[in-house]
Amino acid sequence: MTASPHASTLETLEATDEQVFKIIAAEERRQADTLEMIASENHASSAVMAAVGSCMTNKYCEGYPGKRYYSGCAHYDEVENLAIERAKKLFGCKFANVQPHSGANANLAVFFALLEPGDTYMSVVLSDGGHLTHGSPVNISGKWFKPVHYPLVYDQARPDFGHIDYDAVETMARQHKPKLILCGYSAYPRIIDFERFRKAADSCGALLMADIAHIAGLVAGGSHPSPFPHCDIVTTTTHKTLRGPRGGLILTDNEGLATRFNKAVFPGTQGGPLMHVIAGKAVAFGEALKPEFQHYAHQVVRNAKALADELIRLGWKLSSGGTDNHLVLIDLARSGVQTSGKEGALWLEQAGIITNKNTVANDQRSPFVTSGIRLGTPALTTRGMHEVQMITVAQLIDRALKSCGEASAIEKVREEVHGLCKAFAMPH
Ligand code: DSN
Repeated sequence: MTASPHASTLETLEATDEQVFKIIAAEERRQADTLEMIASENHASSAVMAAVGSCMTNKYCEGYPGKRYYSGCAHYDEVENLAIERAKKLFGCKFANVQPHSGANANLAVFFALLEPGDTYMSVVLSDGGHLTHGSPVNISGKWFKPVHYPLVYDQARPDFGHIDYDAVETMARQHKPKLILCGYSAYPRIIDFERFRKAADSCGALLMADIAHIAGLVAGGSHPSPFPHCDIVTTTTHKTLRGPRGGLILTDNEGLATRFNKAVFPGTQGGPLMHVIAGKAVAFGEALKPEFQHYAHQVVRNAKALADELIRLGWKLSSGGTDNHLVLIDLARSGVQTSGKEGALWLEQAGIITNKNTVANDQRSPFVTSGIRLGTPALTTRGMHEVQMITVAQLIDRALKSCGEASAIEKVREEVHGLCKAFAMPH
């Protein structure tokens, strides 16, 4: 195939808009020169980025394959159908809507399809590891609907401290009779027991929804149990552990629900789909269907466990005591240091380790300060790192946090971070 004269490459960008080119080039260097440990981020492949940067950005395709409002959509139908088929195969379900622009849009569409304003649903509060779109008072999910939040185990004497309190979920389901129970989180390091949630949902006749945005790649790669067949609705993003382009996805086995979700996405809450991103999703799902992706998903979890074990050995207390998935949440307050999440994340960034401040269960500090640091292994695993590097990374994190921001100590960690980054090139 010959290259298109309009091929959109960074070289052509350099020639036409040097200012934007320089910003992108600087970001490329930043990604290469730092350890990306934000649990919700990853490095998409060049193939995914090629699709997202393609001519498929040029077309309006309101509607669905075979039922579009504009002419000229044949290739868009092909690519959307391919993305749908691959998504269904990857997650083992019957229906997929690949059009949501993001996880937030996917969740909004599900709420729009299933709930009336004022309806009660159950979820985990943001500060316990939930998500903005799971009932935060500043989000439409909290403003227009009535979230009731089920707790984690807050009793530090219990071995399951920081885990979901499944007994409370069951009790609250019977008490509040929600229309929907939502599981799936943005800062929860443990396996989600979807079967137990099904039992709770059945006890009150609720629909069960899983937002697997964080763990989608682990589910696809077989290193976290699948929400199917237990959940009625599954939403996710496509860019976290799943390593695709930024975007959302809605999955279900129920034809009636699928029809409602299609209407709720378009025309309910979105206009023209981002077809270049849908092409990127198709590529990413294709990558995730390959056996190599299963190895990747298992290594992400092994790396998180190695990171957690070394941090514990070095004296850090972790939320829920460890991890079963891709993320680790350091509880600074319980670790006996005065450092806040905000300070810790800043010192780590100065040392070239990119993380985020995060609230922990029962956090006494505000969400702008926090008592936790959230770490994730998806991006470092994509760069080819294994357990041995995770032990080194844990030691670097330990040194940066214990430096209290002292410049020469941070600089020494930064040099070692540079060495690691050089040894583990960015993926192609
Ligand atoms: N902001 C994402 C995260 O970091 O977990 C969730 O949407």
